[in-house]
Amino acid sequence: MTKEFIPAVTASAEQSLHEALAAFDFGAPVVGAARYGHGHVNDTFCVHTQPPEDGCGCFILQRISAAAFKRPDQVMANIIGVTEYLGKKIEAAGGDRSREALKVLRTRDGQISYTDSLGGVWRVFPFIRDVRCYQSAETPELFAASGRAFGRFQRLLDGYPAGTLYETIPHFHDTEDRLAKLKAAVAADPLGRAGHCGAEISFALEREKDCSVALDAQRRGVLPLRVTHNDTKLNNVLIDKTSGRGICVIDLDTVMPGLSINDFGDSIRFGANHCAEDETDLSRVSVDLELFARYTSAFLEGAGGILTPAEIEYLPWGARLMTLECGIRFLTDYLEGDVYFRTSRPGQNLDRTRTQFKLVADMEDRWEELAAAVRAAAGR
Ligand code: ADP
Ligand code: GN1
Ligand code: MG
Repeated sequence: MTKEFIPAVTASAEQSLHEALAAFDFGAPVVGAARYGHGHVNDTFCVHTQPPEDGCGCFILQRISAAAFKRPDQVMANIIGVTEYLGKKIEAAGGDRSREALKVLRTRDGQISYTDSLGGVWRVFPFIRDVRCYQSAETPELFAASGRAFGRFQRLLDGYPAGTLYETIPHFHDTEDRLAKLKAAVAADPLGRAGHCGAEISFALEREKDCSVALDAQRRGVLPLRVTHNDTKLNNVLIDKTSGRGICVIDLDTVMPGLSINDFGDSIRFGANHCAEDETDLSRVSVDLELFARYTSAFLEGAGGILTPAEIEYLPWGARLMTLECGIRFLTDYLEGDVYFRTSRPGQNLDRTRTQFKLVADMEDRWEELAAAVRAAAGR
Protein backbone atom coordinates (compact mmCIF):
# COMPACT_ATOMS: atom_id res chain seq x y z
CA MET A 1 0.00 0.00 0.00
CA THR A 2 1.43 3.40 -0.85
CA LYS A 3 -0.08 6.54 0.58
CA GLU A 4 1.00 10.13 0.95
CA PHE A 5 2.35 11.35 4.25
CA ILE A 6 -0.68 12.29 6.39
CA PRO A 7 -0.52 15.67 8.17
CA ALA A 8 -1.13 15.76 11.92
CA VAL A 9 -4.78 16.39 12.84
CA THR A 10 -5.66 18.38 15.88
CA ALA A 11 -9.45 18.25 15.34
CA SER A 12 -11.44 16.21 17.84
CA ALA A 13 -12.39 12.75 16.63
CA GLU A 14 -16.08 13.61 17.17
CA GLN A 15 -15.87 16.17 14.36
CA SER A 16 -15.30 13.42 11.80
CA LEU A 17 -17.10 10.54 13.46
CA HIS A 18 -20.14 10.59 11.16
CA GLU A 19 -17.97 10.74 8.08
CA ALA A 20 -15.98 7.74 9.33
CA LEU A 21 -19.11 5.78 10.23
CA ALA A 22 -20.43 6.26 6.71
CA ALA A 23 -17.22 4.97 5.16
CA PHE A 24 -17.28 1.40 6.54
CA ASP A 25 -19.51 -1.48 5.59
CA PHE A 26 -20.88 -2.61 8.96
CA GLY A 27 -23.40 -4.89 7.26
CA ALA A 28 -26.42 -3.22 8.99
CA PRO A 29 -27.59 0.29 9.95
CA VAL A 30 -25.52 1.98 12.67
CA VAL A 31 -27.66 2.83 15.71
CA GLY A 32 -25.00 4.35 17.97
CA ALA A 33 -21.33 5.07 18.59
CA ALA A 34 -19.75 6.08 21.90
CA ARG A 35 -16.24 6.60 23.26
CA TYR A 36 -14.84 3.37 24.61
CA GLY A 37 -11.91 2.01 26.64
CA HIS A 38 -9.03 3.65 28.50
CA GLY A 39 -6.33 4.03 25.84
CA HIS A 40 -4.05 7.07 26.17
CA VAL A 41 -3.26 7.47 22.49
CA ASN A 42 -5.87 6.50 19.86
CA ASP A 43 -9.53 7.65 19.82
CA THR A 44 -11.67 4.55 20.30
CA PHE A 45 -15.44 4.20 19.79
CA CYS A 46 -17.79 1.26 20.17
CA VAL A 47 -20.26 1.11 17.29
CA HIS A 48 -23.63 -0.67 17.49
CA THR A 49 -25.62 -1.80 14.49
CA GLN A 50 -29.08 -3.24 14.19
CA PRO A 51 -29.23 -6.34 12.00
CA PRO A 52 -32.73 -7.62 11.15
CA GLU A 53 -32.18 -10.56 13.53
CA ASP A 54 -29.56 -11.94 15.96
CA GLY A 55 -29.39 -9.00 18.39
CA CYS A 56 -27.12 -6.08 17.66
CA GLY A 57 -23.77 -5.98 15.92
CA CYS A 58 -20.77 -4.46 17.63
CA PHE A 59 -17.52 -2.99 16.28
CA ILE A 60 -14.47 -1.07 17.49
CA LEU A 61 -13.89 2.08 15.41
CA GLN A 62 -10.60 3.91 15.99
CA ARG A 63 -8.98 7.07 14.77
CA ILE A 64 -5.25 6.38 14.78
CA SER A 65 -3.34 8.99 16.79
CA ALA A 66 -1.63 11.41 14.42
CA ALA A 67 0.62 12.59 17.25
CA ALA A 68 1.95 9.07 17.76
CA PHE A 69 1.92 7.60 14.26
CA LYS A 70 3.31 9.64 11.39
CA ARG A 71 2.61 6.86 8.85
CA PRO A 72 -0.78 5.28 9.63
CA ASP A 73 -0.61 3.44 6.30
CA GLN A 74 2.44 1.57 7.62
CA VAL A 75 0.67 0.86 10.92
CA MET A 76 -2.18 -0.73 8.98
CA ALA A 77 0.15 -2.70 6.69
CA ASN A 78 1.82 -4.22 9.78
CA ILE A 79 -1.54 -5.05 11.34
CA ILE A 80 -2.82 -6.77 8.21
CA GLY A 81 0.38 -8.84 7.97
CA VAL A 82 0.43 -9.83 11.62
CA THR A 83 -3.29 -10.56 12.05
CA GLU A 84 -3.41 -12.74 8.93
CA TYR A 85 -0.32 -14.65 10.04
CA LEU A 86 -1.69 -15.11 13.56
CA GLY A 87 -5.09 -16.13 12.21
CA LYS A 88 -3.57 -18.94 10.14
CA LYS A 89 -1.41 -20.18 13.02
CA ILE A 90 -4.38 -20.15 15.42
CA GLU A 91 -6.55 -22.01 12.93
CA ALA A 92 -3.83 -24.59 12.33
CA ALA A 93 -3.65 -25.19 16.08
CA GLY A 94 -7.43 -25.78 16.18
CA GLY A 95 -8.24 -22.36 17.71
CA ASP A 96 -10.99 -19.87 16.82
CA ARG A 97 -9.35 -17.11 14.80
CA SER A 98 -12.40 -14.86 15.02
CA ARG A 99 -11.89 -14.60 18.81
CA GLU A 100 -8.16 -15.10 19.16
CA ALA A 101 -6.93 -12.67 16.50
CA LEU A 102 -8.10 -9.23 15.40
CA LYS A 103 -9.59 -8.85 11.94
CA VAL A 104 -9.61 -5.63 9.96
CA LEU A 105 -13.04 -4.69 8.54
CA ARG A 106 -12.86 -3.07 5.09
CA THR A 107 -14.37 0.22 4.00
CA ARG A 108 -17.22 0.30 1.50
CA ASP A 109 -14.64 0.62 -1.26
CA GLY A 110 -12.53 -2.25 0.00
CA GLN A 111 -9.75 -0.29 1.76
CA ILE A 112 -8.21 -1.24 5.11
CA SER A 113 -8.60 2.27 6.53
CA TYR A 114 -10.45 5.51 5.80
CA THR A 115 -8.93 9.00 5.69
CA ASP A 116 -11.44 11.70 6.66
CA SER A 117 -11.60 15.18 5.17
CA LEU A 118 -9.45 16.59 8.00
CA GLY A 119 -6.71 13.99 7.47
CA GLY A 120 -7.61 11.61 10.35
CA VAL A 121 -7.15 7.90 9.61
CA TRP A 122 -9.78 5.44 10.87
CA ARG A 123 -10.00 1.65 11.05
CA VAL A 124 -12.52 -0.89 12.30
CA PHE A 125 -12.30 -4.28 14.03
CA PRO A 126 -15.27 -6.54 14.77
CA PHE A 127 -15.90 -6.43 18.54
CA ILE A 128 -14.84 -9.62 20.28
CA ARG A 129 -17.68 -10.56 22.60
CA ASP A 130 -17.86 -12.21 26.01
CA VAL A 131 -14.50 -10.87 27.06
CA ARG A 132 -13.33 -8.49 29.76
CA CYS A 133 -10.58 -5.96 29.60
CA TYR A 134 -9.01 -5.03 32.95
CA GLN A 135 -7.30 -1.82 34.04
CA SER A 136 -5.60 -3.54 36.96
CA ALA A 137 -4.70 -7.09 37.94
CA GLU A 138 -7.67 -7.92 40.17
CA THR A 139 -6.28 -11.40 40.87
CA PRO A 140 -2.91 -13.12 40.34
CA GLU A 141 -4.67 -15.61 38.04
CA LEU A 142 -5.87 -12.81 35.81
CA PHE A 143 -2.42 -11.28 35.59
CA ALA A 144 -0.94 -14.71 34.83
CA ALA A 145 -3.51 -15.13 32.04
CA SER A 146 -2.24 -11.94 30.42
CA GLY A 147 1.37 -13.12 30.79
CA ARG A 148 0.57 -16.41 29.09
CA ALA A 149 -1.14 -14.53 26.26
CA PHE A 150 1.77 -12.13 25.68
CA GLY A 151 4.31 -14.99 25.88
CA ARG A 152 2.24 -16.97 23.40
CA PHE A 153 1.96 -13.93 21.13
CA GLN A 154 5.73 -13.86 20.88
CA ARG A 155 5.98 -17.59 20.28
CA LEU A 156 3.35 -17.47 17.52
CA LEU A 157 5.23 -14.66 15.79
CA ASP A 158 8.64 -16.30 16.21
CA GLY A 159 8.73 -17.26 12.51
CA TYR A 160 7.23 -14.01 11.19
CA PRO A 161 9.48 -12.23 8.65
CA ALA A 162 10.51 -9.35 10.90
CA GLY A 163 12.20 -7.50 8.04
CA THR A 164 8.80 -6.90 6.38
CA LEU A 165 7.51 -4.91 9.37
CA TYR A 166 7.63 -1.13 9.34
CA GLU A 167 9.04 0.68 12.35
CA THR A 168 5.80 2.52 13.12
CA ILE A 169 7.37 4.73 15.81
CA PRO A 170 11.10 5.09 15.25
CA HIS A 171 13.18 4.71 18.45
CA PHE A 172 10.05 3.62 20.34
CA HIS A 173 11.86 1.70 23.08
CA ASP A 174 15.20 3.40 22.58
CA THR A 175 15.66 4.45 26.20
CA GLU A 176 18.81 6.46 25.40
CA ASP A 177 16.85 8.47 22.84
CA ARG A 178 13.97 8.93 25.30
CA LEU A 179 16.39 10.43 27.80
CA ALA A 180 17.88 12.70 25.12
CA LYS A 181 14.35 13.92 24.32
CA LEU A 182 13.74 14.63 27.99
CA LYS A 183 16.94 16.67 28.16
CA ALA A 184 15.80 18.66 25.12
CA ALA A 185 12.39 19.30 26.71
CA VAL A 186 14.05 20.46 29.95
CA ALA A 187 16.28 22.82 27.96
CA ALA A 188 13.39 24.23 25.91
CA ASP A 189 10.90 24.24 28.82
CA PRO A 190 8.19 25.86 26.67
CA LEU A 191 5.64 26.19 29.50
CA GLY A 192 8.02 26.98 32.35
CA ARG A 193 7.16 23.71 34.10
CA ALA A 194 10.72 22.41 34.66
CA GLY A 195 11.15 24.55 37.78
CA HIS A 196 8.65 22.52 39.81
CA CYS A 197 9.76 19.06 38.72
CA GLY A 198 13.44 19.26 39.58
CA ALA A 199 13.31 16.08 41.68
CA GLU A 200 11.80 14.07 38.83
CA ILE A 201 14.25 15.46 36.27
CA SER A 202 17.18 14.59 38.54
CA PHE A 203 15.81 11.09 39.12
CA ALA A 204 15.92 10.44 35.37
CA LEU A 205 19.30 12.07 34.77
CA GLU A 206 20.92 10.08 37.59
CA ARG A 207 19.98 6.90 35.70
CA GLU A 208 21.62 7.77 32.39
CA LYS A 209 23.83 4.66 32.53
CA ASP A 210 20.85 2.38 33.10
CA CYS A 211 19.25 3.67 29.89
CA SER A 212 21.97 1.84 27.94
CA VAL A 213 21.82 -1.57 29.64
CA ALA A 214 19.43 -3.36 27.26
CA LEU A 215 20.58 -1.46 24.18
CA ASP A 216 24.20 -2.37 24.92
CA ALA A 217 23.23 -6.02 25.33
CA GLN A 218 21.43 -5.85 21.99
CA ARG A 219 24.42 -4.15 20.31
CA ARG A 220 26.72 -6.84 21.70
CA GLY A 221 24.43 -9.53 20.24
CA VAL A 222 23.48 -10.81 23.70
CA LEU A 223 19.78 -9.96 23.27
CA PRO A 224 18.19 -10.85 19.90
CA LEU A 225 15.69 -8.71 18.03
CA ARG A 226 12.31 -10.42 17.73
CA VAL A 227 8.84 -9.47 16.56
CA THR A 228 7.43 -7.91 19.71
CA HIS A 229 4.25 -6.11 20.72
CA ASN A 230 5.87 -3.18 22.53
CA ASP A 231 2.76 -2.02 24.43
CA THR A 232 1.92 -4.97 26.66
CA LYS A 233 -0.39 -3.33 29.17
CA LEU A 234 -2.92 -5.58 30.84
CA ASN A 235 -5.69 -3.69 29.03
CA ASN A 236 -4.23 -4.78 25.69
CA VAL A 237 -5.28 -8.39 26.17
CA LEU A 238 -8.89 -9.53 26.12
CA ILE A 239 -9.79 -12.07 28.81
CA ASP A 240 -12.49 -14.65 28.06
CA LYS A 241 -15.36 -14.19 30.54
CA THR A 242 -16.02 -17.91 30.90
CA SER A 243 -12.57 -19.50 30.91
CA GLY A 244 -10.54 -16.58 32.32
CA ARG A 245 -7.97 -17.19 29.56
CA GLY A 246 -6.24 -14.30 27.82
CA ILE A 247 -7.61 -15.01 24.39
CA CYS A 248 -6.71 -12.08 22.18
CA VAL A 249 -3.81 -9.64 22.16
CA ILE A 250 -5.00 -6.29 20.81
CA ASP A 251 -3.55 -2.82 20.15
CA LEU A 252 -1.10 -3.96 17.48
CA ASP A 253 0.00 -0.48 16.35
CA THR A 254 3.47 -0.89 17.80
CA VAL A 255 4.23 -4.45 16.68
CA MET A 256 7.79 -4.09 15.42
CA PRO A 257 11.14 -5.75 15.80
CA GLY A 258 12.10 -5.28 19.46
CA LEU A 259 13.30 -6.96 22.65
CA SER A 260 11.35 -9.70 24.42
CA ILE A 261 12.43 -8.26 27.77
CA ASN A 262 10.60 -5.03 26.92
CA ASP A 263 7.32 -6.87 26.33
CA PHE A 264 7.79 -8.60 29.66
CA GLY A 265 8.83 -5.39 31.36
CA ASP A 266 6.00 -3.19 30.14
CA SER A 267 3.47 -5.68 31.54
CA ILE A 268 5.21 -5.66 34.91
CA ARG A 269 5.35 -1.86 34.91
CA PHE A 270 1.60 -1.56 34.41
CA GLY A 271 0.24 -4.61 36.16
CA ALA A 272 2.47 -5.83 38.99
CA ASN A 273 1.20 -3.25 41.47
CA HIS A 274 -2.10 -2.18 42.96
CA CYS A 275 -2.59 1.34 41.78
CA ALA A 276 -3.42 3.30 38.69
CA GLU A 277 -0.73 4.89 36.57
CA ASP A 278 -1.79 8.32 37.84
CA GLU A 279 -2.17 7.42 41.54
CA THR A 280 -1.38 10.48 43.66
CA ASP A 281 -0.82 8.65 46.96
CA LEU A 282 2.71 7.40 46.35
CA SER A 283 2.70 5.41 49.59
CA ARG A 284 0.40 2.96 47.76
CA VAL A 285 2.83 2.45 44.87
CA SER A 286 5.09 -0.61 45.03
CA VAL A 287 5.87 -3.76 43.08
CA ASP A 288 3.85 -6.79 44.16
CA LEU A 289 6.32 -9.68 44.17
CA GLU A 290 3.64 -12.33 43.97
CA LEU A 291 2.19 -10.71 40.86
CA PHE A 292 5.71 -10.39 39.45
CA ALA A 293 6.43 -14.09 40.02
CA ARG A 294 3.08 -15.26 38.65
CA TYR A 295 3.44 -13.17 35.52
CA THR A 296 7.01 -14.38 34.96
CA SER A 297 6.05 -18.08 35.14
CA ALA A 298 3.09 -17.57 32.83
CA PHE A 299 5.05 -15.48 30.32
CA LEU A 300 7.76 -18.16 30.12
CA GLU A 301 5.11 -20.86 29.76
CA GLY A 302 3.39 -18.96 26.95
CA ALA A 303 6.70 -18.34 25.20
CA GLY A 304 7.18 -22.11 25.21
CA GLY A 305 10.98 -22.25 25.28
CA ILE A 306 11.79 -19.71 22.56
CA LEU A 307 13.59 -17.33 24.94
CA THR A 308 17.36 -17.66 25.31
CA PRO A 309 19.06 -17.94 28.74
CA ALA A 310 20.33 -14.35 28.31
CA GLU A 311 16.83 -13.05 27.59
CA ILE A 312 15.57 -14.76 30.74
CA GLU A 313 18.43 -13.33 32.81
CA TYR A 314 17.66 -9.81 31.57
CA LEU A 315 13.91 -9.96 32.34
CA PRO A 316 14.24 -7.87 35.55
CA TRP A 317 16.06 -5.24 33.51
CA GLY A 318 13.12 -5.21 31.12
CA ALA A 319 10.82 -4.32 34.01
CA ARG A 320 13.12 -1.65 35.41
CA LEU A 321 13.86 -0.04 32.05
CA MET A 322 10.32 0.00 30.69
CA THR A 323 9.20 1.67 33.92
CA LEU A 324 12.02 4.21 33.86
CA GLU A 325 11.43 4.89 30.15
CA CYS A 326 7.70 5.34 30.60
CA GLY A 327 8.31 7.79 33.46
CA ILE A 328 10.74 9.69 31.23
CA ARG A 329 8.12 9.80 28.46
CA PHE A 330 5.37 11.07 30.80
CA LEU A 331 7.73 13.73 32.16
CA THR A 332 8.79 14.82 28.67
CA ASP A 333 5.14 15.12 27.65
CA TYR A 334 4.36 17.09 30.81
CA LEU A 335 7.15 19.55 30.01
CA GLU A 336 6.03 19.78 26.38
CA GLY A 337 2.44 20.60 27.36
CA ASP A 338 0.65 17.20 27.39
CA VAL A 339 0.60 16.81 23.64
CA TYR A 340 1.04 13.02 23.36
CA PHE A 341 -0.68 11.18 26.22
CA ARG A 342 -4.36 12.04 26.67
CA THR A 343 -4.97 13.76 30.01
CA SER A 344 -8.19 14.42 31.88
CA ARG A 345 -6.85 16.78 34.54
CA PRO A 346 -3.94 19.19 35.00
CA GLY A 347 -0.75 17.62 36.30
CA GLN A 348 -1.81 14.09 35.35
CA ASN A 349 1.34 13.38 33.34
CA LEU A 350 3.48 14.53 36.27
CA ASP A 351 1.53 12.22 38.59
CA ARG A 352 2.08 9.41 36.09
CA THR A 353 5.80 10.22 36.10
CA ARG A 354 5.92 10.01 39.88
CA THR A 355 4.28 6.58 40.05
CA GLN A 356 6.70 5.21 37.47
CA PHE A 357 9.75 6.58 39.27
CA LYS A 358 8.48 5.28 42.61
CA LEU A 359 8.16 1.82 41.01
CA VAL A 360 11.70 2.09 39.60
CA ALA A 361 13.06 2.95 43.04
CA ASP A 362 11.18 0.01 44.52
CA MET A 363 12.57 -2.35 41.87
CA GLU A 364 16.07 -1.09 42.59
CA ASP A 365 15.61 -1.73 46.32
CA ARG A 366 14.28 -5.24 45.70
CA TRP A 367 16.53 -6.13 42.78
CA GLU A 368 17.80 -9.42 44.25
CA GLU A 369 14.25 -10.57 44.99
CA LEU A 370 13.21 -9.91 41.40
CA ALA A 371 16.21 -11.82 40.03
CA ALA A 372 15.50 -14.73 42.38
CA ALA A 373 11.84 -14.83 41.31
CA VAL A 374 12.90 -15.03 37.65
CA ARG A 375 15.39 -17.82 38.41
CA ALA A 376 12.70 -19.75 40.30
CA ALA A 377 10.18 -19.33 37.48
CA ALA A 378 12.76 -20.55 34.97
CA GLY A 379 13.54 -23.57 37.15
CA ARG A 380 17.14 -22.58 37.87
P1 ADP B 1 -5.44 2.36 22.50
O1 ADP B 1 -4.31 2.25 21.51
O2 ADP B 1 -5.98 3.72 22.55
O3 ADP B 1 -5.06 1.79 23.83
P2 ADP B 1 -6.87 -0.15 21.98
O4 ADP B 1 -6.69 -0.74 20.62
O5 ADP B 1 -6.12 -0.79 23.08
O6 ADP B 1 -6.62 1.43 21.90
O7 ADP B 1 -8.44 -0.19 22.30
C1 ADP B 1 -8.99 0.47 23.43
C2 ADP B 1 -9.92 -0.48 24.19
O8 ADP B 1 -10.98 -0.95 23.30
C3 ADP B 1 -9.26 -1.77 24.67
O9 ADP B 1 -8.62 -1.62 25.90
C4 ADP B 1 -10.43 -2.73 24.73
O10 ADP B 1 -11.19 -2.53 25.89
C5 ADP B 1 -11.31 -2.31 23.57
N1 ADP B 1 -11.10 -3.11 22.33
C6 ADP B 1 -10.22 -2.84 21.33
N2 ADP B 1 -10.35 -3.72 20.33
C7 ADP B 1 -11.36 -4.57 20.69
C8 ADP B 1 -12.01 -5.68 20.05
N3 ADP B 1 -11.67 -6.09 18.83
N4 ADP B 1 -13.02 -6.30 20.72
C9 ADP B 1 -13.41 -5.86 21.96
N5 ADP B 1 -12.85 -4.82 22.59
C10 ADP B 1 -11.84 -4.17 21.98
C1 GN1 C 1 0.16 4.28 25.52
O1 GN1 C 1 -2.15 3.35 23.62
P1 GN1 C 1 -2.03 2.82 25.01
O2 GN1 C 1 -2.85 3.55 26.01
O3 GN1 C 1 -2.24 1.32 25.03
C2 GN1 C 1 1.51 4.22 24.83
C3 GN1 C 1 2.43 3.22 25.55
C4 GN1 C 1 2.59 3.63 27.01
C5 GN1 C 1 1.21 3.71 27.63
C6 GN1 C 1 1.27 4.23 29.05
C7 GN1 C 1 1.68 4.04 21.08
O4 GN1 C 1 -0.47 3.01 25.43
O5 GN1 C 1 3.71 3.19 24.93
O6 GN1 C 1 3.38 2.69 27.70
O7 GN1 C 1 0.34 4.61 26.88
N1 GN1 C 1 1.34 3.83 23.43
C8 GN1 C 1 1.97 4.48 22.45
O8 GN1 C 1 0.05 3.98 29.64
O9 GN1 C 1 2.74 5.42 22.66
MG1 MG D 1 -4.58 -0.10 24.36
